Amino acid sequence: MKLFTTALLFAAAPMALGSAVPQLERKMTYDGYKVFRISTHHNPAAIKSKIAKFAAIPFNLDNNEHLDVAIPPEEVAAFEKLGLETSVMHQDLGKDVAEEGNFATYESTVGTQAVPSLTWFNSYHAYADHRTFFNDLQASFPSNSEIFEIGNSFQGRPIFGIHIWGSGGKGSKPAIYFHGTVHAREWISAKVVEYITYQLLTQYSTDTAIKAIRDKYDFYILPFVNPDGFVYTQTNERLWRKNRQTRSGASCVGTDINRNWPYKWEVTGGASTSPCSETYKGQAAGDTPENKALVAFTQKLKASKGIKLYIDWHSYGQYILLPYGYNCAARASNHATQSSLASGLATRIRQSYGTSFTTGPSCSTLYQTTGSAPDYLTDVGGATFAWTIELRPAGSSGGGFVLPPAQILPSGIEQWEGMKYLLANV
Ligand code: 0X9
Ligand code: ZN
Repeated sequence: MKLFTTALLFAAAPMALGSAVPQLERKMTYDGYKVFRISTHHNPAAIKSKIAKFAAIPFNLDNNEHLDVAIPPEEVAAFEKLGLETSVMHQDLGKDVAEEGNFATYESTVGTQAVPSLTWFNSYHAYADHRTFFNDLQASFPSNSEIFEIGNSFQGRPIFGIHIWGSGGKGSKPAIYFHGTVHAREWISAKVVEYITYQLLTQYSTDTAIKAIRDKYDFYILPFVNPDGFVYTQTNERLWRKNRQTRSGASCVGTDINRNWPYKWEVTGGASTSPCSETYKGQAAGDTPENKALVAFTQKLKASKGIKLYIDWHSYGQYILLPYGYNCAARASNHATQSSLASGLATRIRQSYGTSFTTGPSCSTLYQTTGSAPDYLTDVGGATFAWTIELRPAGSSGGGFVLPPAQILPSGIEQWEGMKYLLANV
């Protein structure tokens, strides 16, 4: 059954590249939008000026090699006439968004103590169902897990997580700490985090390696740190990225939660001071309700048993990114260990389906980011390892943020295999 009907058929006014995301009253369908990866050959400015006249929706921020853009149907022919070097990421974005929006109905297991079915991973779901899924999963393992809330989003939604522990008892071990859906449109991140949570809980009693991992760490897993943004991608605009915070004097909505952490926030070059930008950093360090709640919770973990490993789950591009984001020359004090673990992780991920992940320090591998979570977690939160994982696809012909539902399970499986290696070796 479809929870979101595709009958809401009014597309937004197109926006120019890099300009404000328009406020929409109805759901945007992207019918007939064609998504291209344009080779930039290290000269993105030249390509950007060539396509400035189009109402292109930009996807990626790392434009050194390529620029991924959605072109509206009425402009596709003129765009193709430019003769740029391109590959097609979505022939018809609207068709792929509709397929992805064909959510299965979730049957709650409440009151039964039964573990939710793995069919959960056959499709994407509505936000409310995600919350129910976590409640149901937790209820199946009541003595080793609990649902917690760390505060509210701008629009007042609780930011929830699940805490999982082993034989040492609740809160007795260093933290493994995961964030999902920081960026609203990166839907696969919640699904992968859910798959890992599911396996951690269900394999404890049967798999000695999982038992050893669970008995060594406390897990704090927050699948939706940007719930307002995620809900907005399901009701209005599938490609929304930021939170939904309004600010006086600004007509544009949203701050990038991954540019607002109060560490190296003031450094220039890795974020925008314009409220209309996709990487808007906010007015002051840590001034979004989401970042305030996340900072307070992170401090709590630090003060308790400390943080062993933090992973910020994003998409897309297939990267394992190490510190730092704010400076391309800076390296973590344990960088050599980080590098070899990241390579081991990539190797293990590849073993399931041959999926390749690129590893390296965030700034020098991808681009500069200031006020981002892993830098805060490393230098302020005291995490031994604080990484960003950019999930499938790699891009090119594999799509972008709209990953086919058939790839949810393989994405979860390959990351779970990787986590088993990483958690046994950190
Ligand atoms: O730009 C971002 O916030 C992340 N990429 S995304 O396409 N998902 O938006 C990359 C963040 C990497 N930053 C650090 N690890 N410091
Ligand atoms: Zn992201």
